[in-house]
Parts: sequence; C-alpha cells; structure tokens
Amino acid sequence: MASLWKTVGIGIGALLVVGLVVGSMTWAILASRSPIIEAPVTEIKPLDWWEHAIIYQIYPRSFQDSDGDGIGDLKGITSRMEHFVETGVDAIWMSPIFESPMIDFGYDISNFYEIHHEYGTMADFEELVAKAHELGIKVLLDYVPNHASTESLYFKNSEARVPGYEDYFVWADPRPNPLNQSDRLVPSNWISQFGGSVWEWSEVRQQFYLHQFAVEQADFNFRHQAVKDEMINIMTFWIKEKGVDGFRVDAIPHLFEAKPDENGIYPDEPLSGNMFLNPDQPGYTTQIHVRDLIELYDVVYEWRDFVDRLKEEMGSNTKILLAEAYANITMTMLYYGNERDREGAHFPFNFDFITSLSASSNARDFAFMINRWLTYMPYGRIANWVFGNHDNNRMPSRFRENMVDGLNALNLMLPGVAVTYQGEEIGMRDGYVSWNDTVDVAACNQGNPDNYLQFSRDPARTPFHWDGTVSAGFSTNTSTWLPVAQDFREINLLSQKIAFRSHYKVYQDLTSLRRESRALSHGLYLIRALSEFTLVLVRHLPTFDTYALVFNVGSVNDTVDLSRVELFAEPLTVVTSSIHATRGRRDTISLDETVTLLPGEALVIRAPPT
Ligand SMILES: *[C@@H]1O[C@H](CO)[C@@H](O)[C@H](O)[C@H]1NC(C)=O
Ligand SMILES: *[C@@H]1O[C@H](CO)[C@@H](O)[C@H](O)[C@H]1NC(C)=O
Ligand SMILES: *[C@@H]1O[C@H](CO)[C@@H](O)[C@H](O)[C@H]1NC(C)=O
Ligand SMILES: *[C@@H]1O[C@H](CO)[C@@H](O)[C@H](O)[C@H]1NC(C)=O
Ligand SMILES: *[C@@H]1O[C@H](CO)[C@@H](O)[C@H](O)[C@H]1NC(C)=O
Ligand SMILES: [Ca+2]
Ligand SMILES: [Ca+2]
Repeated sequence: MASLWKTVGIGIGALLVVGLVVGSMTWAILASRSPIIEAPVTEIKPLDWWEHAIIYQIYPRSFQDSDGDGIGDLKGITSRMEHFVETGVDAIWMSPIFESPMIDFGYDISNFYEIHHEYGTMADFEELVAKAHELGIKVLLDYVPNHASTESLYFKNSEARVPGYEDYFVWADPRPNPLNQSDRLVPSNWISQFGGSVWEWSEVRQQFYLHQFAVEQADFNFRHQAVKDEMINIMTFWIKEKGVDGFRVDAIPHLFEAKPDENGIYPDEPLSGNMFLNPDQPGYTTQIHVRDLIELYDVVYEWRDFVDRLKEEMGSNTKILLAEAYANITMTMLYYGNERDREGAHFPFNFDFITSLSASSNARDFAFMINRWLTYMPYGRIANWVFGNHDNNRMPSRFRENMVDGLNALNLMLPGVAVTYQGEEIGMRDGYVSWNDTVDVAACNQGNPDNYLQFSRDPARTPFHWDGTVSAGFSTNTSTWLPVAQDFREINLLSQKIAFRSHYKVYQDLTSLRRESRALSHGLYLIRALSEFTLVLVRHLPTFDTYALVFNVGSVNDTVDLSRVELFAEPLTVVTSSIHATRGRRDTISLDETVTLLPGEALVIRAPPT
C-alpha cells in the first residue's frame, strides 16, 4: 500500500473541516499545522457499480403510456430507455409494477410474482430488463414487505384460517369492554398513516387485522417464520429468475408493531397533545408502538446477508438494498448496520432535503443538514441525496424555481449516490389536480375540497412532460389517469433539448462531469456557508482538478469573496451554471474580484490541482 503513496505538500493555512469520503481508503488529512497531505499518485480505488451511481426513480403510471389508455406502462418505459443514457443516469428504480387493485397505486400488492395487467406482461418486463442491461442501465424494483393487498391470496387464506396461513397477518380479538360484553372495541388506539384506526374488523374471521396504511393494505406478521421465508422467496424470484439488480425497500420502519401482553391486550400510544388534530388523524398519538421497533433491524440485516450470498452464488454484480425509512437520525443510521458485525441496507434514503430544508433555509441550514448526515453516517459507508419522490411535493415547488440547477448540482456533486425523481432533470413543478380529479388514497381518506392538497401526493405524480404535444407526449389519449400539469408547454424535455440553456442541459453537464472527475468520485469534501445565503461545496483530490459549487440559496443578491475558499487556486473556470446565471461555461473568475450571485444562482467551478 505504502508504495502507492507520495507526500504532496500543500499550502493550507487555516484549519479546514474536510471530510473523508471513501472510508476504505486510509487517508490522513491534517491541514492545520503541518501542511502535508498523503495522496495516492497512481491507483484510485475502483468503486462498485452503485457506490457513485445516479439512481433515477420512475413512477411507472406517469412515465410513458404505450397503448393510449392514459396509463403509463412497461413498454412505454422500454421505449424511452435512451433517455436514461442521454441523461447520464446509471440505474432506474421503478415504483411497484406488481399485480394490484391500485388502492395505493401499486403499494398494495395482490401478487408479488406477477406484473400488473395495466402495465403489461412478464414478457414486457423481461424485455425492459434486457434493453436496460444492454444499454448499461441497472434495474431496481420496489419491494413492499410490510403489507399485502387484502385481495392477495395470502390475506384471503389467512382470513379463512387456511392451515399454514393463519398467522400471516396481525390478527387480534376486540378489546373487552367490562361494562358491555357485546361492545367490539378496537384492540388499541393506533392510527394508520392514512388516517383512521389501524384495526379493521373481518366478518369472515371475526377478528381485527392490522393495517398501518390503507384498509386494503394488511400488515404482514413478521414474527411468523413463514412470512420471513416468503419474503426471501420473492426477492430470490426477481433477482435470480428475472435478473434485477436490487430493491428499494418500502416503509421499513413499520415492519413490526408492539406485541400484546399476556392477556392479549395491546398497549395504547400516548397522546401527542396536538389540539389541531382529531383522533382519526396521524399525529394525534405519538407513535412508539408502531414504528422503529428494534426487532426490524435484524430482518434488514438478514436480507443483506441474503443478497450478498446470492451474489456469491450467482457470481453476479452486487445486488443492492435501499431502505425507505422516515425516521430520526439514530434510527435511520442503524439501517446501515450495527457497526460491529452486521451490515444492513447499502444505504437508507437520506430525506433531509425533503423533511428538513425548504425555500426558507439559508446556507448555514444547508451546510448543517448535509454535514449532519455525513457526520452520523457510519465510517466507510456511502452517502446518498434525495430531492423528491412520489410521496412529496416536487423539488421546485418545495424550494424555489430558480434553485433547480443549484439543487441538481448539489445532488450530483456531493459524495455518494445521487437519487433523481422523474422530472427533476427538467425542473418539473407540482401539477394542479382538482379535488374531483384527486385519486390518492391519503387525500381521499383525510381530505375535503378545502384542505385535500395538504394530504395529496397526486401533484407530484402527474405525467412526465416529454414535449409540447397532446398530453405532453406521455399518451396519445387526451384524458390521462391524472391530468397532465398545465405548464407542460413551458417545461418539457424536447424544448429543453433545443434551448441554448436549460435545466436539462445543466443536468447533462453535471452528469458528464461526474463521470469524468476523480475529485467528484473519490475526493474529499468541504461544505461551508460562505455567507448567510451562499453555500460552497468543494470536492478536492490532490493532483486532480478541484470542482466546486457556489450556490446562492437565498432570494436576494449576495456578494461573496471566493478568495476565502482555501482550496481555490487560479484560474477558476466556470464549467456550467444555472440557466439565469450571469456567468456561463468557460468564463473565468479572478480571486481578486468579488462575485455577486443572483437569487438561486449556482456556479460550478473548476480550479487547477493544488
Ligand atoms: C383514454 O383514457 C380514458 C381514461 O383516462 C379511458 O377511459 C379511455 O378508454 C382511453 N381511451 C382509449 C382509446 O384507450
Ligand atoms: C353495547 O355495545 C353494543 C355494540 O357497540 C351497542 O349496540 C349497545 O348499545 C351497547 N349497550 C349499551 C348498554 O351501551
Ligand atoms: C430516535 O428514536 C428512538 C426510537 O423512537 C428514540 O429512542 C431516540 O431517543 C430518538 N433519538 C433522537 C436523537 O431523537
Ligand atoms: C366536481 O364535481 C362536481 C360533482 O360532479 C361538480 O358539480 C363540480 O362542478 C366539479 N368541480 C370541478 C371543479 O370540476
Ligand atoms: C442583482 O444583481 C444584478 C446583477 O449584478 C443586478 O442587475 C440587479 O439589479 C441586482 N438586484 C438587486 C435587487 O440589487
Ligand atoms: Ca398504457
Ligand atoms: Ca407492520
């Protein structure tokens, strides 16, 4: 190892907060007194396919309709496969495509081994995977282990107490009411994520079953070995028989719920005290019995052992597991593994840009949240960045439209994996969906014509804007399952490919840079607020070009002094910039001048090796 290392002197006066990116590389950065950096000269550790990947989330129902029924489908995705290559992403993750009554648009699976008929056939799926792999694109599926549709055979069998299936779900007798024997009280006060009790009465079985999401999504009983075995069977099928490259794992914090006591009584949740909510709304109680139970991590660690074993057995590329977990930082980081002897998910999604940052955040808030993830992440693991998904308002709608390029640049320049939700590459905003057109179960259950938008996930799910023609090129049908957003003539892929400057072209500039730059794949990071509103991200690898993002996240002009960034050396050259920026590609910036950034302006800068 030592022979690969050369001592490079570097003149850095001030103490730098510089993080370590690739944990397995033994780097020592001591930039305070002794200005010495140990740097590899020839060898750069090769990264596994996923460690610096860009993962693109497809919402299949809204990506491309191939047969004019107004609903996106697999053939549609296959027909658009070049888009991923042109855009420069490495993997696609499709929200669920399995057979489903579509109460929760595919997150209510009735057959985990079949393709949903509106989306196509198994042959269509095989064609999709073959085409993707031919083009070098990995394919990830959405795996939904917490629950199954009440239409599934698992549930029907369990409800009918068919031997072997009795304990597949969480069944409970009514809580006894000592004052009234014939009263049928729910077993506990737990509230579903979509509103109402988690307990639903089954006339067939004469017991309640538990559902943490919709009534039609019954929670599996993960304390039953047959369920755990079946989950492994499902993953084996899609990896081994169908060749997928991994899974995004849905709703993991909800895998386990508290057990009943010896008398069969379930514990109630404490009340949150929030007076603005009624007893049917999530948030009325504080959830301590229905999420983050420590038992669930063992299941995740077993799944990791399983995918690693399968990889060995198949002699294949790494099969990855990505955990969807909205949880506090401690419980989130545990998904990575226990830091002693168990590895977990390849990463839990980092939702900080969704849950903790917004249009009102300043540069210090950004720097703090980004560094928080990197600080809490176990040593040597891979970070990831998520700016939107099918469950949350779109990125430009949560932040400001003039921030689109800067946010995409952050996503693509921070260390680790970048996750892009369909439409972010062109800056798609939330679509308007009227109450009459609203189909999201969360909004229909909890909302009314006056307040549904606070619950609805439909605005983030409207069809992709390919061009300015009928239904934005998504479908030949003028009527689509959700309306196409009204701004599709203004914001669409084709017009952005033609335009001289566009969000899409900035995104492409960034993905090319990401492929070429060793500082971006292997470099150290420096993330600081240069002022209240201007954020600077520097990626630095000795002997290679340094790349930096300078981004005004505020809503007023901000003037900054780039000579204060210790790692910069002249000449500074602009590689790409946000579409309204005053500086563009190949412009140079002198360290003697101050730089005024417009609201949302982002500059991606190259500096020579130090
Ligand atoms: C167009 O879409 C609507 C639903 O949005 C559907 O009822 C109709 O059958 C579709 N037309 C065709 C030709 O499939
Ligand atoms: C007992 O409970 C049943 C079912 O909820 C209800 O119909 C009945 O009125 C109750 N009886 C009394 C005395 O409250
Ligand atoms: C995170 O959640 C866990 C489990 O609910 C709790 O025990 C812990 O105190 C929380 N930690 C933080 C930092 O909030
Ligand atoms: C919604 O539907 C109702 C009943 O069909 C109708 O009266 C109303 O005009 C519709 N509203 C909109 C905004 O389309
Ligand atoms: C912001 O800066 C731009 C470019 O320097 C200038 O044209 C504009 O007037 C400034 N706006 C304000 C409000 O100062
Ligand atoms: Ca279709
Ligand atoms: Ca559960």
